[in-house]
Amino acid sequence: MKFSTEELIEGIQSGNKRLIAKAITLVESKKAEHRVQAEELLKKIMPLTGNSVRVGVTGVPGAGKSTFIENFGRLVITQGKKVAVLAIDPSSAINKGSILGDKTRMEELAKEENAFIRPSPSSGFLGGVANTTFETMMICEAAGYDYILIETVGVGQSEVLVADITDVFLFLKIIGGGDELQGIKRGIMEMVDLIFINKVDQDNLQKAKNTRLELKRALDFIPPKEKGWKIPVLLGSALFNEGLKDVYDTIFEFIDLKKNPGVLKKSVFSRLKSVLNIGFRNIFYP
Ligand SMILES: Nc1nc2c(ncn2[C@@H]2O[C@H](COP(=O)(O)OP(=O)(O)O)[C@@H](O)[C@H]2O)c(=O)[nH]1
Ligand SMILES: [Mg+2]
Repeated sequence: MKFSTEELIEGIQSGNKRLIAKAITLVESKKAEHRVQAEELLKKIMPLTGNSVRVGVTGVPGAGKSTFIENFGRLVITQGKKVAVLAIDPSSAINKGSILGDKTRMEELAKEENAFIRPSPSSGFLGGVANTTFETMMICEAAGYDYILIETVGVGQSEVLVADITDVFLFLKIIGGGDELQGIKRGIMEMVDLIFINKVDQDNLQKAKNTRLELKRALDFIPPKEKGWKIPVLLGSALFNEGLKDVYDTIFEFIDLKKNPGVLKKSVFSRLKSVLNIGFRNIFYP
């Protein structure tokens, strides 16, 4: 690494995207000497983290996660905020970019000055990807990105990991299909904070409402993760920018609720403590 830790930190703090990217490459590296520098960097930027809203977005491939994140990210920017996007992309990890119509590149959002997009590392198993995602997220937080949006996949452990390291876990659902078909296990429903039924844009409002009804019935049997929070089921279209402001406002309400009893601060603290004392890697992969 031709940059010193100080140079990287300065770059991160001044919002220099090139140096932010370099710092992320450093934490993604498996080389022993890089790990040493990465740990040093992470410890030093730690006081600068913990001020962002971290949103995990899940749903089956094709549900519209990337489309949602791109347009939601642009909405966040119109609210005067900066947004970072981290993608845990199944196409790069599993079948090398072959999902039809995949919108992972997020070209419109990428043009925005106040957006930073980091695709997932092209190699490594999913757990490993989620692993560096945590450290990448810390760098983005230190760089002053107000919102960190993480796209996850409906595959195994990665969702649990992302749900663990985010403040809000958003589930994108498509109309009908049945839970089985959408790969939804009860476990997932217990992790979500907010559900968005996507693609409500082709004369399918009634079907969407039926899906919402079914979901709400199912949710009645799931104990709330957060006291005082009934999981909202919103309808909209990521592609046509419908209902995204509702999601933004709902996330705001949720964060507010979590903040009050100090839950958010506590979770950030225990997170940081874990990194300091044990090392993040060891927590998930002892
Ligand atoms: N009609 C419609 N299509 C959508 C919507 N959101 C996403 N899509 C399309 O669904 C396909 C998959 O979207 P993508 O964002 O890549 O899904 P991901 O795999 O969950 O990230 C793309 O062809 C999108 O254009 C929506 O709200 N309405
Ligand atoms: Mg995608």
